[in-house]
Amino acid sequence: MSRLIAVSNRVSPPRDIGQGSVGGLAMALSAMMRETSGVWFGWSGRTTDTFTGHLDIERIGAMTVATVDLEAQDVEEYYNGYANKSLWPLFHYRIDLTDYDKSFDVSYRRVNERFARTLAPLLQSDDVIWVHDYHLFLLGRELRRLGVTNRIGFFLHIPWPSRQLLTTLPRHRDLVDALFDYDLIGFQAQDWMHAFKGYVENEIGGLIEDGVAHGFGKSMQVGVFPIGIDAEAFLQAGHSDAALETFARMRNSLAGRQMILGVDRLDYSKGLEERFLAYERFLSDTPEARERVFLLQIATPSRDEVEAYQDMRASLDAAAGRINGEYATFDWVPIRYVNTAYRRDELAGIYRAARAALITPLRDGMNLVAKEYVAAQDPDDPGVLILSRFAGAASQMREALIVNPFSREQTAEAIAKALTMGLEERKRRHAALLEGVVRDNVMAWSRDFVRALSSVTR
Ligand code: ADQ
Repeated sequence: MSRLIAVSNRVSPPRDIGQGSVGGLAMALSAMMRETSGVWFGWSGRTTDTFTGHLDIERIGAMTVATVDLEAQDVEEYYNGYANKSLWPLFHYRIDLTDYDKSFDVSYRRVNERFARTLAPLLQSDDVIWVHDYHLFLLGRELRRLGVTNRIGFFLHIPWPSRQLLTTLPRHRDLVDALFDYDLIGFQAQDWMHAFKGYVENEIGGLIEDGVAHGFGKSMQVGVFPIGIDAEAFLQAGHSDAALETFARMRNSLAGRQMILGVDRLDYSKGLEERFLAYERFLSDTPEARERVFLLQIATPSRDEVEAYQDMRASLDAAAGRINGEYATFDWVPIRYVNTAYRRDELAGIYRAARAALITPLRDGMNLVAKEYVAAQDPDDPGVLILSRFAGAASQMREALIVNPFSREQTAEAIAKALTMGLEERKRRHAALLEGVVRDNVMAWSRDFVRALSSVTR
């Protein structure tokens, strides 16, 4: 069997996962790599004065982890810059927050090329290479330039923007041209693949038909591969001592109230402020619910170096403070707003204690929290998932209460519906959701992608 080489910007070995580290990609890859004897290559997270290309190689179980240090300037311009100030906002439909700077672009190209040069000597002729996410759009092309003829696939964990948005990116054509050097591109949801098709067919006169994209004189396979969670591990975590303890503690602190829960990386794509405002609307429309419900929002800081994240944090603090100031009584606070990262097992206990989860991103490739919430529920008394229609997960999780997060009214109505939903309906919806979460788990996702990539003929 061919060896699998996974490449992502950051590498998070399984031992670091579950200890309060945050991020969907890390969760998924670590679960997937635990099961393979492959290699996981990426940035170490450390910086060096001058790039050397020196590889730090470590064996963890059957897998090999290979990391490389980057220059501080690379981290500033490629990672904080092009990846997180240009591509991330643009691909989440936020051109108002998108910053295009020539130096970011130059550095992005340099780092993709450095990754390729460092990785190439590790490769064996029948290795299958799987590149992850928007930090590494150009890696396939750089590897081809070095003469690598292996199968190389790419998976985009985030949405693909509409053509009208993507064309605001300087050198957008070149970026898409580089993608055509992969053998297979995977998207999280049909919507994102559709947006890609719109670009290929209307911007460059290419064609996507029967799972094959033609453009720039090249062809590659395209497909939808919705990512899942490690459902088995999550179900187990839910029965651990820590989960049961956290659940009991949560239950005590409810004091008979119903808890609505949000868990997110602190990111403007997650729609946290809109969520607070929708909850405020619910409190204002439903006076009888006041003091009988609260919202626990767990939002762990990420990308602190980027200004847009600092601004968002300040405005969220202000919104939570204002709403609490307006509605709190001496023994009730309507929003508990927490910036802590929790361990997997603790999180499982918290999910289980929540009567509803409010997962309302404005745009999200998939959203794994929605799946984790479902996996953590007690099947005999499950909570209700309220899910944004703009999360990739919405196309799979049809039995959730699907909302438009831009409509406070609609979201407020869904909260009211979730909190009053009868046991039978909750059980019915949950059983259907759980079946999908268990079936379409992270292993199925990686198996399907690797199978599709391995069957590409070159
Ligand atoms: P993210 O934007 O990071 O992922 P998501 O899919 O929800 O979003 O994953 C977040 C992960 O971090 C979850 O596993 C969650 O448990 C964990 N997490 C969040 N807050 C936490 C906290 N306070 N403590 C501990 N853990 C916490 C990106 C894309 C998504 C896509 C994934 C995977 O943006 O759309 O689903 O990659 O492809």
